[in-house]
Amino acid sequence: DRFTVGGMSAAATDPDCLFCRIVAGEIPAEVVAETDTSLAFRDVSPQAPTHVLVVPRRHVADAGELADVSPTELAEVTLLARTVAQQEGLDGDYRLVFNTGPGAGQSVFHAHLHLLGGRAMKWPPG
Ligand code: DGP
Repeated sequence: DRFTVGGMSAAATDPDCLFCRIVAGEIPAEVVAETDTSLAFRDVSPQAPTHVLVVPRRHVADAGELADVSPTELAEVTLLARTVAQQEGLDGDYRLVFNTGPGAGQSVFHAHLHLLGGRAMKWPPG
């Protein structure tokens, strides 16, 4: 299964990618919601009472690449985060973060939206 990114053909899954392996069910995760295109599961190292990662099922490196490949799937990731925020009882108060690039704290290079909530949030983030 292949798709086009930046004019190049790319594989839809990467067997060496941690989040592809979670999507495939090869590595366990606490899944809290899912759609045909995206999966939401709890972060293994929570930074807030609610800390959920929402990922596209297909392998793309970061949020910009996801927007390039499929604006619809980028929107679906955001909508699933809103659904989870409602499920978690966050009452409309939550933070969404896409770390992009190692200098910004990205450590897993499969796009993922952090949903954080359940405590007061500071600005600017660290
Ligand atoms: P980032 O630093 O923005 O790339 O976020 C990666 C997040 O992934 C980080 O908050 C910790 C989380 N994480 C890393 N490994 C695992 C894992 O095996 N399972 C789960 N559920 N989360 C993981």
